[in-house]
Amino acid sequence: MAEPSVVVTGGAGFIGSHTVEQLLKQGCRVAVVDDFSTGKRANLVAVRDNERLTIIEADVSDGLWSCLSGYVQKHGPVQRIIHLAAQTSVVRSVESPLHDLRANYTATMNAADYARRTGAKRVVFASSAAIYGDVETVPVRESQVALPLSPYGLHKLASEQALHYHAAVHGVPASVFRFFNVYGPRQDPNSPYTGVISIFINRALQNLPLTIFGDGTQTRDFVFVGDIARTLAEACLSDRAGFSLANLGTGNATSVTELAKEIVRLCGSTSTISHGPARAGEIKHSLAAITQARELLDYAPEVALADGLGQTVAWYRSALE
Ligand code: UD2
Repeated sequence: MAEPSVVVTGGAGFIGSHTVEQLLKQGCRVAVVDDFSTGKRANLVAVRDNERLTIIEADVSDGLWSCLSGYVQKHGPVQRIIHLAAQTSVVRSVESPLHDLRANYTATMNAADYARRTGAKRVVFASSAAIYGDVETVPVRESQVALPLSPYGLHKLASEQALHYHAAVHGVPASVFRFFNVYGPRQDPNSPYTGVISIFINRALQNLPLTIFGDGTQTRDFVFVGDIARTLAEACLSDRAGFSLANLGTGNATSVTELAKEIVRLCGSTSTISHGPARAGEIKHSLAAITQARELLDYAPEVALADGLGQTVAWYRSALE
């Protein structure tokens, strides 16, 4: 039997490139669709010579028909789609809500519509903890009422619902995951919207001061990119019918102060740690309840924070050389 054929939108990005590696490892044929606005060819350097990989430069917001037509003629119909292409910054979505609407909602509708019209077997979608808004109790469960506080959160939530509609009305199976704070190799430290771990490691390796916003007692659920990639690949290859939804975090809370200290230690750095003003409007605690993912997929995060930070430090160290 021919290998499963998977399209990964945003496959040259931070999370996408790890997911592509995982799928290739599992014997899939993979087409990356990426407009390279934030994705990088360098992220795929380890797999670019794999004959089962095709890289297509295109924007999913323009639709998948024309960009995939040559690929489908050569390799047959696309069976599964992992839709990761996105505008990933909450801050930028507030500045440009209509750009966010197109990059996050229109793109998802395009992926879902393509799956519906081609009879694809599944769409897997990257949603976000940002859909919850400011919750009162943690860990947060999927049943929590979602009241997003940004265009980014709104469009991720609307995208989830678009996939639910396609599953319920048109029979396109869908798996939606709400990512918490994902970190790991290839997260771009130079992006103004990047995560705290990439900022802290990049600075600690250069012995530059780290600034904690606020008192540092705020907590996050930091999940290693390898655990995310493995879970996306597994969900994508499953044949479960209908629509499913699950948080993807670790269920462990880490304060920003603990994180800063651990990173300085792991880097053997002389960086000082100081405090600046708290970020306006930021939530104090974010923590995932992961029972749903466990029940659906037997999900258990495999990489503990210390280990994941170690792998990430090693990667940043080699990238800085
Ligand atoms: C993450 C996402 C955001 C949204 C949100 C949903 C990233 C970068 N941001 O925001 O897009 O999905 O989750 O809940 O993935 N911090 C410092 N010093 C720094 C940088 C950050 O103290 O130099 C603090 C920051 O104030 C926050 C924590 O570190 O308390 C985490 O910051 P973040 O930007 O990595 O992620 P978060 O949870 O604010």
